[in-house]
Amino acid sequence: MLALKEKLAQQIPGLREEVRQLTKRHGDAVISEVTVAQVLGGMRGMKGLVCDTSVVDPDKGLYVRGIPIGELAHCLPEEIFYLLCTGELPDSEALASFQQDLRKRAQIPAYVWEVLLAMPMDSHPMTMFNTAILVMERDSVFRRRYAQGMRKEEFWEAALEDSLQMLAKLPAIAAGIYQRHAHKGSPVASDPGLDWGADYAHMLGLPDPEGDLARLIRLYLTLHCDHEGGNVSAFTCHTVGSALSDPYYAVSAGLNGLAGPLHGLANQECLQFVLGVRERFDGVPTDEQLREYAWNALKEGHVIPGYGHAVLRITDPRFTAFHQFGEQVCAQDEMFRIVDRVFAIVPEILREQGKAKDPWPNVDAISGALLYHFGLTQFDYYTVLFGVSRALGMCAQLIINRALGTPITRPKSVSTDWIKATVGQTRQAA
Ligand code: NMX
Ligand code: MLT
Repeated sequence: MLALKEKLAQQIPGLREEVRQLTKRHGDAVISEVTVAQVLGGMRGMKGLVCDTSVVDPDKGLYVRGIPIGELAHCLPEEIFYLLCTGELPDSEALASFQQDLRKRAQIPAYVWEVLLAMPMDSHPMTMFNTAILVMERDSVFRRRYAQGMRKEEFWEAALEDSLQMLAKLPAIAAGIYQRHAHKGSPVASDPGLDWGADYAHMLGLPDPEGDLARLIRLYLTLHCDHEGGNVSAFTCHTVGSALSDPYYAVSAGLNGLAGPLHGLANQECLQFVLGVRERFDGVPTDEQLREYAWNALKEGHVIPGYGHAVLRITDPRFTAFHQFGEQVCAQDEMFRIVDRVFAIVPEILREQGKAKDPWPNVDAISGALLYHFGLTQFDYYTVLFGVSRALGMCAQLIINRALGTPITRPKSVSTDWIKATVGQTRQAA
């Protein structure tokens, strides 16, 4: 099987032709209508973006290149990146060549550590992570080659080069941030004999006698890889990249969106919720106690973190994959058992309250409890792990968009007065 770059080079002419033909033959076909409620409601359900790396089916969950995420749970994140970019899982030769390529690029420039060390100790780990990515922009091949007059057909190669340079370094940067944030001291040296996910686990420096933490980190990086194109981080990254800002700018921007409590920070908030339950009831509560606790949270105007979704209308299959892992590895852990009880109680409460369109757990409802079990107790670090993984999807989407020459994102906005006048005219005509 071809190595990643050669495989992309083989596929891209056909993909460009497909888009050219679609625009030529069907450019004026209507595929979506837009209502006032959608415009005022965060564009929910509005079809206005193309994303070929993955699709989220409201009733089935995430499909990466047509494969349900549950069927990919055993894959290495490196395999997932190859799949996201090309639509095919690599064979062992293509995987080995990709892993070797990442290893060659893994050395962190000294200035990244200097910048991180200069940041206040109490900076949020996501701020540190995004800053580290942004300072590496100085080395962007895309920006340098663009300034030299790079041809449009070559944009994807420069986007791939920047993406690989960035992805190769993320585990060491993220683990270094963990060491600093957890006051453990200097970064742990990488072990070049390990795969991308296991090396990240190794550099976190936590005890892992059975290798279960390495398995969890790999699973974590695989499950969070991508969630189609319209979620806050992917859409932000897409928009910034569409201005031909290079991948360092675009991914860093996307991750700033991931840092929000309604998006990737929900995993931190969720663990906080579970810890709150444990503290309040000095362990695993009864169902009745939990019911009262959750109702109180809702009455105080809080959301139940880890529950609900903008697209999904079922239990997130990523939650299910983590749940299966937890049952195998730490079924008796107190935090896992609380997560389990919350899963049994909260959906019925959210249904009874009647506001959330999706009362079921998303991926964030469980990931933190598993990390906590392995001693990763600094929960404000969790979104960084999410970010390392989500960078895979964001980079894959950027590479494909630069290959297809996707134009700058620029939807039309309208004023409230325009909506009122237009709705008035439509109603009068009816
Ligand atoms: N707890 C309480 N209320 C909720 C919840 C929840 N978990 N989820 C939705 N609602 C409310 C929501 O706040 C809104 O209330 P109001 O009309 O007063 O503004 C109402 O239900 C309708 O919201 P939906 O249309 O169901 O959800 P929307 O698509 O706007 O938002 C989320 C989706 C995910 C932002 C929302 O469900 C939420 O805030 N969940 C908790 C945070 C979370 O878990 N985020 C993680 C998302 C996954 N990720 O990994 O990024
Ligand atoms: C994600 O993984 O990005 C989240 O589930 C949020 C989303 O898809 O809107």
